[in-house]
Amino acid sequence: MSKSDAQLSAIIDDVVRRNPAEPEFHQAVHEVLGCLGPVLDKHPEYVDQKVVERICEPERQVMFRVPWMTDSGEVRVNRGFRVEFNSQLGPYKGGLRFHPTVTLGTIKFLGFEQVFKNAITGQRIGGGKGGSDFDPKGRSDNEVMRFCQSFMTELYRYLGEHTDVPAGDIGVGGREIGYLFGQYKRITNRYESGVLTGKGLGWGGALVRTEATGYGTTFFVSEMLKVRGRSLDGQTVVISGSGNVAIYAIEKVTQLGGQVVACSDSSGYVHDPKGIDLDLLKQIKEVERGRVSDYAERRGGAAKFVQGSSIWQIPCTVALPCATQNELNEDDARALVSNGVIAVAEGANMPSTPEAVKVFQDAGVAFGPGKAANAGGVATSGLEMQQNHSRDRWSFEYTEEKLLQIMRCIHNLAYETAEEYGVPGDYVLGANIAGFVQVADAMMAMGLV
Ligand code: NDP
Ligand code: 2IT
Repeated sequence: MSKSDAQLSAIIDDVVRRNPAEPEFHQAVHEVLGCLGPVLDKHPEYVDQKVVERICEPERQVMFRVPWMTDSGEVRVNRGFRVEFNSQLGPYKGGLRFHPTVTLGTIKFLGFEQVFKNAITGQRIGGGKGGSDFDPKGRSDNEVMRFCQSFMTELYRYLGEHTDVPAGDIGVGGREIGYLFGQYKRITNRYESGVLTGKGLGWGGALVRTEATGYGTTFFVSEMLKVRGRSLDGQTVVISGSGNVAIYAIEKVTQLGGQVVACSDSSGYVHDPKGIDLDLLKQIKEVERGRVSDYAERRGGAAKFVQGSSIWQIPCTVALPCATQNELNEDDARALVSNGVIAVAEGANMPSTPEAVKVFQDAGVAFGPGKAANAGGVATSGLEMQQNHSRDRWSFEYTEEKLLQIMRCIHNLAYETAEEYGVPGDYVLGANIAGFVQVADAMMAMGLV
């Protein structure tokens, strides 16, 4: 083990010791720090100045009580979080997740990833993440509104268009952003459009933000295929999830000539060998807030719903995990490889376990990690902020072209950084190093922060 690797390993041990019971945060730190040995060899000043130790410690972590009332008058209490991880490159930026599994460790893993992801977008935004263990599933619009109002009544004091700018993530979409923005506006008496992104198009939102993460992931996988002399045209594609990211990945893959044969939710997957009917899926998921099992029923005999088992058993040449963390394990990766997968890009954050990533890399599969492949969402949030600040509105075509160029730049940055460090084709290493160096250099320049 080199001296730098030994130093990094001691830092990881310290992070694990000082942040007990946060396995997802440990996993994310392990993944990034595992790539930094060659950087520390080149930059001993990062070691002297303890830049890695400082980057692993959030600048600020807020946890708060969120009391709210159900429609039948029962009192409920949830926990709210905002982890303001790093503001070296700009205001804290990152989504809010509402899901019953959310803990502080979940938000810290997401915030840590966000720091490096945001750096490689070139948008000059810092990294943060927030959310709650509130479960919006099965709740009425009024219940969701009361929850969001209570959540924002505490969170507003930490936000601001130049301070911290949340957006959506799992369980937080256009409806929730509307309720949150409405409460922020009432409390502050300011129409501060740039304080949240993912807003409605009629009141400060930007075209393409809804589509951006799924479209961006698709552009990223297209770039990886291009390097190998291939394209999406004619590929058989499996996409997990059926939320915001998955739906717009299905849309763009289909537009580019791929055939998406399966998608999923937490209850199971649908296999639709002739290709997912996107209008039906959007109606069920975006309008009715239904399940993929409803999709299979309404598709007649064309699609089959399978409960509980893994979507990654379905043969495909391209796989896009777009649901949640650690949804694709070593066995799943082996099944994909033996079925002939050539490219995998993560629309979700950390969906592949470390063992699965190793299987893909050992097999020579093109693998795009989330912090590069799904960065189109937050990058387009950056474009929404630009439009808010300049009081301008851009067309769909203009904004989509910008997103495409941003995804090409991110791809090339990760690709070229991996080459520079002698590991060609390793997008994990390329993205981690490229993001880290930008944040580290800004920290060095700003004194002891
Ligand atoms: P949505 O809430 O719109 O959709 C989430 C999807 O994932 C649903 O189909 C959901 O199924 C499924 N899912 C969620 N949790 C689990 C779980 N524990 N087990 C199995 N399936 C699950 O969220 P998004 O599409 O916005 O987010 C998906 C992923 O993409 C997340 O990892 C998020 O962090 C990441 N991401 C999102 C961005 C954005 O702009 N929205 C940007 C970059 C990354 P069910 O309905 O049954 O819960
Ligand atoms: O994980 C992510 O990058 C997001 N959920 C989007 C964050 C944002 O601020 O748009």
